[in-house]
Amino acid sequence: AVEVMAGRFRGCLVGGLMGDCLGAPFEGEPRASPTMLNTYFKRLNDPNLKVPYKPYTDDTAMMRCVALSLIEEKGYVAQDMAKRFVKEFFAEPKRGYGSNVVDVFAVLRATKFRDVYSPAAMQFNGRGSYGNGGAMRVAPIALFCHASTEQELVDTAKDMALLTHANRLGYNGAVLQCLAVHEALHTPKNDLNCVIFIENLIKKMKKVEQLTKDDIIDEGEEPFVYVKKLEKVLELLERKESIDRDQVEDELGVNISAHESVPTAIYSFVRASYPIPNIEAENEFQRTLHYAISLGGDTDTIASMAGSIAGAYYGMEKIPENLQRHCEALSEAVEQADQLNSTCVKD
Ligand code: 8NA
Ligand code: MG
Ligand code: MG
Ligand code: MG
Repeated sequence: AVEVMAGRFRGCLVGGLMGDCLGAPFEGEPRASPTMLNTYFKRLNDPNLKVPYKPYTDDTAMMRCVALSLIEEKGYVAQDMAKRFVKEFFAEPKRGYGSNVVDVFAVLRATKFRDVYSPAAMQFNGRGSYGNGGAMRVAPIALFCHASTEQELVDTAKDMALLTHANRLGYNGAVLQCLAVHEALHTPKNDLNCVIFIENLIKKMKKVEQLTKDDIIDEGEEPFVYVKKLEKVLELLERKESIDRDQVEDELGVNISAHESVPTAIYSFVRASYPIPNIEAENEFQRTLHYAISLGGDTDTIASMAGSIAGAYYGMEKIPENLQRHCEALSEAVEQADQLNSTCVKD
């Protein structure tokens, strides 16, 4: 299975990198029109175009830490991962990190990593962050645990997210993104059924969002936020009329909250598996990034998460090379994918 999976592992990490690098110029900007993005992608696909590479942002900076820690430690080791996040942040603090997560890094360093989970637990007056920072970096866990049990996958994604995101929406968003990459990795090629893909995630999230005694939840707060969002995705897929970008923004969200971006990334992947009006892209992987970016808001993160899922399904072979070459640290993503493939739990 090592052979068979290699292209998908590469596709996943390269796909995540590409969504980040190619989506970052549009993050928080007024939404780019589909025609403008047609020109953007056409230009980048021109084999003669030589431009400086597009830098990656915090999404990839942290994903690289997750991948390298899993590779070096041959498993999830909380202290090692936390140390890598902190070292990376202080080496290159200007990668566009969320405005609150940087406090976690500072406290981790100041307290010498004594209790790696407690600085995150103190964020937002003890409620923890629900930003999408746990989800945006989780893909390597899905690769590493590709042959593990579902419970192991869920627990590892959650623990890794808890290093910075202690709010239930924050870590459950990471769990959902991890499950989505995992589902894509295991969906036979040319056999994607959008409805079944989402239904499988709903089944799994119903278990994940079941309340446990450790969960902090406000009175009257909806406990099955992700299940509800995924049901919305099914509704959007089933609507006959075409869905405009305002509807996606209103019904799923396009911002830095995990619950307003992870379901949107998953929707982008399934929706882009067949043609979309006004998007000129024959290639489904490219269409996924194009669509995710066109939704606006947190474009680098939504495109990166959608790109990891799409890359895990379509594989490296389907990712246009002319687009790949514009991304910083491309060869490192490939190398890490190969190392994860040879280190990961045996299947
Ligand atoms: P984070 O933990 O700092 O969360 C991001 C933001 O979410 C916070 O700064 C708050 O505004 C808000 N937030 C999270 N939890 C709560 C809460 N409990 N109560 C109130 N507000 C809350 O960082 P992160 O790692 O989750 O952030 C990831 C995002 O930041 C990614 O999009 C990444 O690319 C980066 N980023 C985003 C933007 C943007 O404007 N879209 C800009 C720069 C950087
Ligand atoms: Mg970013
Ligand atoms: Mg395992
Ligand atoms: Mg972002």
